[in-house]
This record gives sequence, structure tokens and C-alpha cells, in this order.
Amino acid sequence: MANYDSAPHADVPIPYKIIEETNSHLIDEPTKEHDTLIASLPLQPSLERTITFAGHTRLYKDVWMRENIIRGILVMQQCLKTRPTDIFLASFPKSGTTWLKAMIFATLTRTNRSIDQHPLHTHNPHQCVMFMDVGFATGRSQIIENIPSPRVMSTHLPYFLLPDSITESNCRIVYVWRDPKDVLVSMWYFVQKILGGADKIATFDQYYKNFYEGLNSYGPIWNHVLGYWEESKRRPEKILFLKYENILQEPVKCAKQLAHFLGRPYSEAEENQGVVEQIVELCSIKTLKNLDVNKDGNHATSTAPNVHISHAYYFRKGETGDWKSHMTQEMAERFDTMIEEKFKGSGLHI
Ligand code: PAP
Repeated sequence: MANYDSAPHADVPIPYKIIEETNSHLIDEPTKEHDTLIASLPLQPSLERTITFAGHTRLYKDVWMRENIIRGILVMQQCLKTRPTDIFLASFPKSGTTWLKAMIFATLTRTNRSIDQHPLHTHNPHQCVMFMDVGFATGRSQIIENIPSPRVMSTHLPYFLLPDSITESNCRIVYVWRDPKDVLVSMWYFVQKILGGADKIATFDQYYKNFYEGLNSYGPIWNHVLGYWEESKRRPEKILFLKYENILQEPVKCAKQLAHFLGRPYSEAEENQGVVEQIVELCSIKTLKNLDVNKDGNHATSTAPNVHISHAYYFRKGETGDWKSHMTQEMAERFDTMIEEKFKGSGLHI
């Protein structure tokens, strides 16, 4: 049986954490090349600015983003050399990133060792699949170049901000989206946990208002979803457009769809042996949430590498419709009406 800590099996990704640990000498000082440009961009006027450890939020090409992420985009545009075998997971934050990182990684690595020895038992999904927006912002361009194929990387960037190297290549992109009302609730809890209490940030109502106006990081969400939706219609064989709620409803069907899209369909023998169900179970929130690595572990934050985020923060309820416990009917309807208006004519519905 192949060992993830040594020579990787051909065509099987290894957890990014291992690659980074063995290549730490390749980490550069973050570049200051773009600081002047970044400092000249409009500052977000809302309360989200109070999350200063991660830098201010600024408007770059009509998208609100943390300063570090803007740096990441600019470096990525210069340095990323996309390979046809690369797989990118794209998502708006809190839309199912952790889940899909686990699913993609588990799908691609399933033949390398038995499920009960799988690296996801000892690595958080974010340690398996690197978040490249920050990787490029924090001096990891050389490491990214050294990741053996097939590389799996994630981004929260909207489609139109992806570097040409990705959009002009023939690589695969998996996109996951979710009812924006649940995204908002999930994000609100996450930010509260990071800051250690609601007193330091906006109330839920203020957070709702920001989100509704598209003022949050990577916002507005509707443009994000629409960008990938339109491109997936143009290139369905290269962009898989998934919805969180559908995966929750039919996980086995979606797992098969994902494997097929990744060019690693389940064989009849695997299906008969229940491998698809095992992968779904391994990646379920119930399993992942109860692993020691996810109960006690932490890793550097996406936006500030010196601040560590507890892995447990990435696993909360994992359900659909939690917005009902946080929004009045009027708030929910107002939100849905606005989103439906934005989606009008696209064929997409919440
Ligand atoms: P990220 O963009 O910061 O990585 P992301 O993983 O997209 O976050 O979102 C976290 C949400 O996914 C949480 O939702 P909740 O707050 O509504 O509960 C989290 O619980 C949920 N989640 C994490 N892992 C899974 C999983 N394996 N299955 C289903 N949902 C999950």
C-alpha cells in the first residue's frame, strides 16, 4: 500500500500540508510590490472593517476583498502556470468549501489506501487542499509550482477574477453554491467565533444589511454565483456546478457525478462494494466533526498566516434552512426577492 508521507502513487494528490512541510525552504517573504496599488483602493465603509487582523476590506474591480486576497490575485496573475490536470474548487465562502475539499480529495485518493487509513482521518480538508488566494499572497508561489500533478487547489475568487492561466487552460473547475441566506448565517457564526464574541462585530441585523448590499468579502454573492453558472453552461464538461442543498439531499448521486467529472468514475466493482457510500460517509460532517484533528487542531487563517483558526470552526450544523432561526419571514422574503431579481433570466433559482 502506498504511503502518503513518502513517494506518492501516480495520479494521486498528497495532502498539501505534507508538501508545505517538506518544501518550507521555498516559502518567500510576501511581496510588497502591490502595496501602493492596494492602498489606493476604496475602503469598505461598513463594520466588517473592524476585523483588522486580516487587513481592511477594499474594492477591487467591483468586488470587496481583504487586502491580502487582492495581493494574492495580483501575484497569482503573474505566477500561476495552470496545468491541464489541475483541479480547482471554487466557492463563495461558507458555501460548502470544506465538504467539497474532502469529497474531491477523497475521490481522487480512494485507490491509494483503505478508507479507515485515509489522510482525512488525520488532516483537516483545508490541510489537504490548499487555498491559493492566500498561498500566492503569502509567498508560496514556488511551493505551488512544485506540487506534483494532479494539483487540487481552492479559491473564493469570482470567475472573472481568475487568472487567464486558469480560464484559458483546459483544467477542471468544481463550483459549489448554497442558499445565500444560509451562507450569511454560517459566515456570521464563523466571524463571531474567530473574534471570540459578538460584541466586537456587527449584530446579526447589521451583518444581514451588509450582506444584502453585497458589502461582505468576495461580495456580492449573486455576481459570484452567476459568473460560474454562466461559464458552466458554456463549458459543462470543464465546470461542474453543484448546489450544497442537492448534495445534502442526494449525496451518493452527487459523489458519482463528481467522480465522473473528475475523470475518476466509480467502477461497477467499487459500486458493488459500497465504495461510494464509504466516501460519502468519510466526508460527512458527522464523521469529520468528530475526528481529533478537527476537534482539537488548527491552522493558519486564510487571511492572516500568524493567526490560527480552530478546525472545529469549519464544522457547525451542516444543514439547510438554519436561516429560519435567525431571520424574520420579512427579512427572508426581502432577501429572496432581491436574489431572484438578480438571477432573473439566468435559469438559476435559490
Ligand atoms: P469556508 O469557505 O470558510 O471553507 P465552508 O466550508 O464553505 O467554509 O462553510 C462552512 C459550512 O459548511 C458550515 O455550515 P453551517 O455554519 O451552516 O453549519 C459547516 O457546518 C458546513 N460543513 C462543513 N463540513 C461539512 C460537511 N462535511 N458536510 C456538510 N456541511 C459541512
